[in-house]
Amino acid sequence: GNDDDDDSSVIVETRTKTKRPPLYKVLLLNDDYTPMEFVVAVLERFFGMSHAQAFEIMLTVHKKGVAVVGVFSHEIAETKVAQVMDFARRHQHPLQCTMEKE
Ligand code: NFA
Repeated sequence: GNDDDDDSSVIVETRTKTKRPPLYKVLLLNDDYTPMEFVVAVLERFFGMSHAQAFEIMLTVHKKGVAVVGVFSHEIAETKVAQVMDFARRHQHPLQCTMEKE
């Protein structure tokens, strides 16, 4: 008889795609006016850094122009950027914070 109607050996799908959501780098940009101690306070307040850590990263931004201050999900990164931008605006400092896909 006809034995070709058995598809039990045909692999239709092998792998379930479990792609991780993309991560985003939060960047802090240097400028000529924002006080160093304000930047240190921002890094302590919004990124949970110790004073020593915060000072180190602040100096990196000051010398190199930009530094990654954290890596987060899209939603958390957006919140961090908004918090920093709002805090800087309220204190009338031109500090800029942005995010980019890793
Ligand atoms: N460049 C600023 C200053 O000399 C300090 C600063 C550091 C600003 C990091 C922004 C980011 N006062």
